[in-house]
Amino acid sequence: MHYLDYINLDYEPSESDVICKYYVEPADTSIKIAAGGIAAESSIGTWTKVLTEKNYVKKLAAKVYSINGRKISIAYPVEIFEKGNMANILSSVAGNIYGLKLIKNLRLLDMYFPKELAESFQGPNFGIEGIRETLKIWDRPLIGTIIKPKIGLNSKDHANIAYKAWIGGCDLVKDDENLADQPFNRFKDRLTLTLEARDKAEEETGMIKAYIPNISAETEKMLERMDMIKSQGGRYLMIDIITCGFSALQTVRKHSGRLIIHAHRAGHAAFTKNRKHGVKMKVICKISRLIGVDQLHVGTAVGKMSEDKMEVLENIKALKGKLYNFKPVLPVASGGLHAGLIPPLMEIFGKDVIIQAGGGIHGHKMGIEAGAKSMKQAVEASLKDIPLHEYAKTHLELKIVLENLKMNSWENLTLQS
Ligand code: RUB
Ligand code: CA
Repeated sequence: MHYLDYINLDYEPSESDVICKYYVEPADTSIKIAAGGIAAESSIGTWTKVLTEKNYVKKLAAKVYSINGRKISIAYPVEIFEKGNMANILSSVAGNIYGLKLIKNLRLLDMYFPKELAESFQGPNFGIEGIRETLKIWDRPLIGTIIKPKIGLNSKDHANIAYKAWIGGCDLVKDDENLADQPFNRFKDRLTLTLEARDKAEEETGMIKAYIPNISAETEKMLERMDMIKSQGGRYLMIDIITCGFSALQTVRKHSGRLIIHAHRAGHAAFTKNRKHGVKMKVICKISRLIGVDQLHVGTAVGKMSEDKMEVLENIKALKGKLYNFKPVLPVASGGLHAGLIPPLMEIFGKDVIIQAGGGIHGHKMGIEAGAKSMKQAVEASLKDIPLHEYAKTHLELKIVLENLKMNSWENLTLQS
């Protein structure tokens, strides 16, 4: 078959097809040839007709069934994919095609997984309800922090900072994406000390607190770290899903048992940020949900990372919208957040969100506890629909945040409303 043989604009996709929608910019060729090339090279074809092409193989060809300007839709017969193998699926639909000379830019905009393929993945074990049930918090966003400085602290200081954040009002404390098992802060010591600090904070506050240790590493090491967390009474694990890879994530999900999976997406912007090329974050949301993360970073629209409100809303929909019987995943808003940004953030996310602040808590002038308190106060004010400057009159920690913003000492972070 030649590239143009993969175009069939009369084809009506069946329920069992995998559908991919792409944005395509051809390089010195027509959109039809570029689209045919994408369908061919992501299914059974190559640059020329081959003599080994049997009739039973031709039936497995992908079909370009819609071309609308630079947007194309391709249907793939589900049989070409191995069930329960995300790497295999992506090697086809997000693989070699990006390297084709006849394509200048290519972006995977959306993906539809038919039931039988979707259900070959495990899906979230906890999801939003399970997380809320574990933490016994039903009626408000969860407040989290990332220990800062992100790397360099020793295990004892790490645990102390976590303790203060919990006492101040954080529900969750997590490691940062590049903290693993470095000599200055060994995973084992950090886990033990921070879980001890968690127990102490729980006893003192009467609230359930959770520590989210980053297990990201070579796969067998991750399994060992998961075992350590389980044996020491942890409730969570964190994994860098992009840098560790989806196969590693599948392995972690298979063995996660009663641990909630926090998914950090460090590295995603290498292929999600350029609006003409790569893969949309919403596709990463769908893939991660199928594999089975419980909570995932989706951007903030109001903080330091680049995604706008539309993209964030699309990501949230991919995590929470109806997807067969898959549980909804809890969105994590993180990156440049502080108490002053909570009202516009909650307008976008509603109550089902983890509001996570590193610098916004550990940079508070009065200290870590005060930073955590300011976050809690801003959430309370938003839930009660009271403007922050009003609430700040009787809440010092919040007042300090707002004053600092006014004085522009957190220069990059503007108050949005
Ligand atoms: C935020 C932080 C997270 C970023 C990642 O720290 O450490 O890793 O949220 O980005 P701070 P994203 O609160 O100090 O800015 O959430 O967009 O993946
Ligand atoms: Ca980080």
